[in-house]
Amino acid sequence: MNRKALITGITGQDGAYLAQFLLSKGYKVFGSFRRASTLNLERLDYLGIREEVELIPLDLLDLGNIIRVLEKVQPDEVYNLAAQSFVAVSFDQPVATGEVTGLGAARMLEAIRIVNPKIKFYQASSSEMFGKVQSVPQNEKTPFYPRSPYAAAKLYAHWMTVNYREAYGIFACSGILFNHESPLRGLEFVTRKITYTVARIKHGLANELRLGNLKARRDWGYAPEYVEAMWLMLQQPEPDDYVIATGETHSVQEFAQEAFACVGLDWRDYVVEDPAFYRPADVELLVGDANKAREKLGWRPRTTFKELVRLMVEADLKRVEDQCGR
Ligand code: NDP
Ligand code: GDR
Repeated sequence: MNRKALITGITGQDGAYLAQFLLSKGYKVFGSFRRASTLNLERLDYLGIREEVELIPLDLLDLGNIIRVLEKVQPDEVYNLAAQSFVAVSFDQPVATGEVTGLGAARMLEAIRIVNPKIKFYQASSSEMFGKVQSVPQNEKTPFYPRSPYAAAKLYAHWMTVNYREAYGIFACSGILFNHESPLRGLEFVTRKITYTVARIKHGLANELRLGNLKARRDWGYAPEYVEAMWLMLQQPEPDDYVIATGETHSVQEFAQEAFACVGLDWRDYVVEDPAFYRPADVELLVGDANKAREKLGWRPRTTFKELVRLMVEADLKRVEDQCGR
């Protein structure tokens, strides 16, 4: 019989790639979404897998709803990817972010404990938990220092995952993933904002790119490779937590420079630093040490920084051309 996986946040970047990956492994994939007046399945359509996934409404704020969904689906594995995932917005919506990004994970764990503690659980933890970094590079032993309501909520969810593993023996893993990007990245995140605007500038549809903190440094990887690590964590003999990262760090400015260079333009002619995009507190430097994942999971990143920027720029050039009917 096919194994069954339930993915919360199926409509997001990682949800779509993870669904595609699990389908390729022969899983029956259930994807949960929050009810809205319009359901956005753009990413599943982009990957051509909308019809292969069974969609199921699930509200992370409602424990009874989660319990009923688990009873109905009887999944072998649950991947909890749903979250208010945009750090900047979490400063304006700290409580809502805590409800979904923090307590949402606790409700999932509690529902698993009630319905079937044998269900394996993956929690989408984040390098944002390292925040004001206490050492460089960051690994599983680095102390956390969250710098936003988002990161604080993720930290709560992370420790709840560890706690349910230790207290109830649930096979619960926390993947501490560093930033990972792709053509399916949301437009509000800095990488997609850059590559999409570069494509629009190249086609004469925009003439500037307004960004915030250009000096912030991130460890950017390629999303389809990161979802493989999520699955690998749940296939190990014992549950554990893993950092997933490339081990390289680049500034926002370097990303912009590289993206403009892909289309033969100079970033300095278009980028405007705009304080409107500064955060009340930012994370200045992230760079991960994924040695544990390399040794125990056999996972390693394959796409380089330059390749990542180029593939995102090319995908956005094509999108913009299609939009203009060129
Ligand atoms: P996205 O923002 O692309 O997707 C988030 C998903 O969560 C969407 O399906 C969204 O649904 C859903 N969601 C948002 N709010 C709610 C809510 N109130 N109730 C139910 N569902 C909700 O994120 P990614 O795919 O990039 O990331 C996946 C997970 O991994 C997130 O938890 C994120 O915080 C975490 N993460 C991401 C990293 C990255 O670099 N991408 C790095 C580390 C962790 P809808 O489409 O309706 O908005
Ligand atoms: P991040 O991603 O906060 O790392 O969280 P984001 O792309 O939003 O910001 C990265 C850095 O770029 C700086 N920046 C800007 N950011 C945005 N969004 N827009 C701008 O115009 C801009 N200018 C500069 C930011 O200040 C920041 O320093 C992402 C999310 O996917 C989280 O859910 C995830 O947990 C972490 O990555 C790992």
